[in-house]
Amino acid sequence: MKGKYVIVAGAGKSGVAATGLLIRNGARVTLYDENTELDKEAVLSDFVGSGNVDIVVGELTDELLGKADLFVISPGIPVDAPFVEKVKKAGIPIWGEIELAYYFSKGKLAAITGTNGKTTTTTLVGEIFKAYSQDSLVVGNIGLPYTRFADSTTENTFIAAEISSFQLETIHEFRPHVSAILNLTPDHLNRHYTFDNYVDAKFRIAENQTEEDYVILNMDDPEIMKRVDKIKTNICYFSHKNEPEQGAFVRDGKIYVRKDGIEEYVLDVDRIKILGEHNLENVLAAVAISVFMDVPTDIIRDVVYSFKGVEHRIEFVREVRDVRYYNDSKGTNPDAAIKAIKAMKSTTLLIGGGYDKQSDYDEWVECFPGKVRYLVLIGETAEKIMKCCKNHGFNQVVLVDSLEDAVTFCYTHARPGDDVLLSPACASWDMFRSYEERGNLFKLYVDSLEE
Ligand code: UMA
Repeated sequence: MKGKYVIVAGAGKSGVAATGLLIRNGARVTLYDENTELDKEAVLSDFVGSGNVDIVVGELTDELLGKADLFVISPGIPVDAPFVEKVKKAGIPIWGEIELAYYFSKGKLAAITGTNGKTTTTTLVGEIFKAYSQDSLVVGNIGLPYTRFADSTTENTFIAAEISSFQLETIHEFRPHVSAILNLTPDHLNRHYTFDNYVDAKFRIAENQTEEDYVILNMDDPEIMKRVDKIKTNICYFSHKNEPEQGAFVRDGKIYVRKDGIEEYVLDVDRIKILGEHNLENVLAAVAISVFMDVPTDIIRDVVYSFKGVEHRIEFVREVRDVRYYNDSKGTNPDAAIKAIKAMKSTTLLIGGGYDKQSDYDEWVECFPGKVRYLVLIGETAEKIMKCCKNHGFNQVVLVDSLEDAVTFCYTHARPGDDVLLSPACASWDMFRSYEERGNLFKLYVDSLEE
């Protein structure tokens, strides 16, 4: 990168981290963002003392493009955005932020994708790596840009990376040693247009892997199993229904793993602290990933037994007046939200709605009768979801203006023994900066409720 001129598109977490990596390695960078309201000073303050960065907002000019050797794109920017089309026409190579990180990264990489469970599985794998090696990292879509850490890795670094479909659209040589696809249900259709496009992006995680590598697949997921013939690397499975020849599975309440013809006991299912069938799948995936990254099973066992899950994912917040409040702000699509409802033990007051990703809400609404006392809706999708509820004959629906009003409604309408669950089935971007902000505000409002 020395002496190269790079345009980095998107001045969010990824773009800022990518810029840092590039200038540390001798490149000259223009950080570009479409948002004309962006606080340029604040962004540039991350690079004080470096004369090698400037920032441009609004229009991407031909003059700027004329100088560029490389264009690095943040995951949130659609690859068919008009200004990206201009870059393609100009013949400038386009790398995703993940590709850039991979270019600089050394060490042993495990990359995890799928519609749901990515963050839980990546966090658990990261904990297992930390227990095994003094040199380990957790990076990616989880909120820690890979580019922030890539050039400080060594040959011995164990890396657990959460990778989204957005990030996979712009890889070229990205090649994990172990990759995993956890499950596939429709998501981000406003960006990918069709489920097939979305699935194709997900399968790219394994596209550069060779016979020295492994892909770990969910044997119980029909959408994944339909497409295994696309894979060129070694396939291993995880399953709680079958016993694959290579991979992790459950027998008589215990998890075992089979690798190269040898079967080994790993752990007892009833000692796993994270609840629900979906979390059993996450643990199975983490076990398979870790075993194929050559981590010994006794280390895996100890870490799984002590793992309590991640923030914003069916996270218990507080009990007030015999009502339990759960934060599942990370339930950003119907499939994740269905899993959260199923994990609730009592009648539930559910807070849903948010940014419109063109999802289909039928299956989500179908699991309300007998379980959901009220659905309290906020955000862009509120009307659309309300209509869907009407079509399914579910009428316990309320529309409110804010998340705070939604919490107040639940507080005043819950009966002793009920659960209150924020699990929106939608992204947060219509009203909040991120699902973390939405979840943190929910916790703040719940914490302020009177006993
Ligand atoms: N921008 C444009 N034009 C656009 C879109 C965005 O100029 O068309 C600019 C915005 O003005 C903004 C910047 O790009 O200044 C934001 O870039 P970004 O959306 O890529 O956000 P980052 O802060 O860089 O965060 C990204 C991921 N965000 C998305 O994929 C939307 C984060 O995933 C990730 O944690 C972070 O990189 C670190 O790698 C979040 C996410 O919601 C958690 N991911 C989706 C999901 O999990 O469902 C895929």
